[in-house]
Amino acid sequence: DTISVIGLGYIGLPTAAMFASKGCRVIGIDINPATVDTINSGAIHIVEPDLDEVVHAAVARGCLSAALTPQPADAFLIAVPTPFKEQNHEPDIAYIEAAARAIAPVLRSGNLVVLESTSPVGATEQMASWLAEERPDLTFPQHAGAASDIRIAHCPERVLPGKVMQELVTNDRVIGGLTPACSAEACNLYRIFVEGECVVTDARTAELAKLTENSFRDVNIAFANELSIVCDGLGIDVWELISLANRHPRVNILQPGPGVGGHCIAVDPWFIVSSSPEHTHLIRAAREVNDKKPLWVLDKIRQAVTCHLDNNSGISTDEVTIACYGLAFKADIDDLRESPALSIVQRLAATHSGSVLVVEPNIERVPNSLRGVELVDEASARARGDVHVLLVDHREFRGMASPRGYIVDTRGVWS
Ligand code: SAJ
Repeated sequence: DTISVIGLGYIGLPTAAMFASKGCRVIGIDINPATVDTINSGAIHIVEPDLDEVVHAAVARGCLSAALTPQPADAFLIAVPTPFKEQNHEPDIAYIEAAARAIAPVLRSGNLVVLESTSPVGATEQMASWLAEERPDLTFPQHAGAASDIRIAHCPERVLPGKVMQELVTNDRVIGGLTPACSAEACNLYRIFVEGECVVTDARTAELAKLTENSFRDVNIAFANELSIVCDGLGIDVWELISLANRHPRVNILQPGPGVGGHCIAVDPWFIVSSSPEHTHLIRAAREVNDKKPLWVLDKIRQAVTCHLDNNSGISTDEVTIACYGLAFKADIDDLRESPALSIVQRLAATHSGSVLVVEPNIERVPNSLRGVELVDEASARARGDVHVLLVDHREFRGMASPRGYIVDTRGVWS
């Protein structure tokens, strides 16, 4: 069987590689020529543990290739981004539309089309109508039911960045076909490499299930973040507090941090809010709590700078060095996308008149947005910093003793 994966990013490429490693013939499609060239050379353009070997081996064996335009296949998996529109937090499914219209000309009777992208409720049905619009010569499940020429399902990805290759195999999959026949075919496809259970539902429930998982996490992180601010005001160590509360058999609080980053948890809850704005007070409030956390951290850093100035009479702000530890959106990865740590350091770089140092063991140079910020090693940050700001609990920092000076520890590593 030939499988075509549309969108070769953090989800599409590992999924394509996984099918190819099981001997399927996989054609990956991406609109970015550099991505296509990199993959065809047997290399990868993203960082994910163990992905490079699997891609390299699959390309070398001729099982995996990449192209810019869709070609005929037996199954199509769509794994393109679904961002939100900045101005109103409404989901933007333009990439799904573009992918659907791009594969439509090569669809053949008997094809399965699976939407993997995290999507607002109704997106799979919408995708099916774009396909039907492009191909009036074929029948689709929304009109023809079980007898349709084309099968369509939603099967949301649920893998954790940093553990993708493992979780792709072991996680259960929620499979929402537009008809039971669509679900059955999608299950057969995923069983090629999925060892977890493939659980069948309808497309709309599958869409909301994925959004619910990430919203659950967002609400729980917001609870921890709110507690951290309450505790700060009361002079109580929030990490000790949470570990004590978590000794209760039915309490399991997550960890506070500088905010919520990555592409998913800070986005997906808005898709629920936009589909039911009147009834999503809690989900919206959690988003707002987590989005405001970086501003609160910046305020704590300013207070620490002020304390340092008060204790060293005669020096001015431009003589105060702020050392920041971590830029990634979470521990032990190099991914800076939507990182609260990065946004905090950017704000410091733009507003602090003294030096800003950053330690980030997982990158070689600072991004352009941090011009003026010096990338240093841990020893030099410890020696030069007056105010030390722990932003990411990378393993390198977990092992180090608390530096001397004013400390703003957003992850409880030095507490
Ligand atoms: N975070 C905290 N405190 C915590 C846990 C996380 O502040 O206790 C922060 C992290 O530092 C990070 C953000 O939340 O900034 C998100 O990190 P994460 O590890 O919770 O999640 P992601 O974004 O890497 O991956 C999530 C996962 N969803 C769930 O665990 C429910 C993953 O399984 C999804 O596949 C992924 O979103 C996705 O693609 O949707």
